[in-house]
Amino acid sequence: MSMNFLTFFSAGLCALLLAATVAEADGRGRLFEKLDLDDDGLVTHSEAVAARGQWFERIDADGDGYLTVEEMTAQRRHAGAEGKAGRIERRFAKMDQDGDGRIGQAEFTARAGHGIERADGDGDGAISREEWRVAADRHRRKAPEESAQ
Ligand SMILES: [Ca+2]
Ligand SMILES: [Ca+2]
Ligand SMILES: [Ca+2]
Repeated sequence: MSMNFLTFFSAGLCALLLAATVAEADGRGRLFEKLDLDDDGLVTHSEAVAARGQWFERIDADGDGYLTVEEMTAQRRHAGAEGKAGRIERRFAKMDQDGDGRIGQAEFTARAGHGIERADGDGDGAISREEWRVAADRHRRKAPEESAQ
C-alpha cells in the first residue's frame, strides 16, 4: 500500500475516499482518474456522488442498504489499510447523521459533496487535478503523524 493512499485517507479528503477506495485503487495517483468518470480532467459533485454510490454497494456486504461499523472495518481490513484503532468508528459517527447506528446511502453520499467543497479552491463546483494535488498536500501537512504510517 503506497503512502499516498494512507495520506489521502487520513486527510479531510477522506470524505471522498473512504475505505473502499483503497481496495479499488490500483496504483498511486489513480484515484482522481477513477473519480473523473467522464475523463474531462475535473471531478464534479455528481461524479463524486456517483463514485461513492458504487463504493457504498461494495462495502455493503450483506446488501441491506446500510453500512455498519463491521462492514466498514471489514472493507478496510480487506484493503490492508486498517489504520489507527477508533478511526473508523469516529468517521462512522460523523457520517451517521441521524444517529441510528448505521449509514444509509444518503448519509454516505452526503460526504462526497463535503469533500468537493473543501478541495474546490476556486469554487467552481469541480475539482481540477491541481486542486486535488493542493488539497492532498494541505492534508499531508495537517496530519503528518497519520501520513507517516
Ligand atoms: Ca469529470
Ligand atoms: Ca449492510
Ligand atoms: Ca444513520
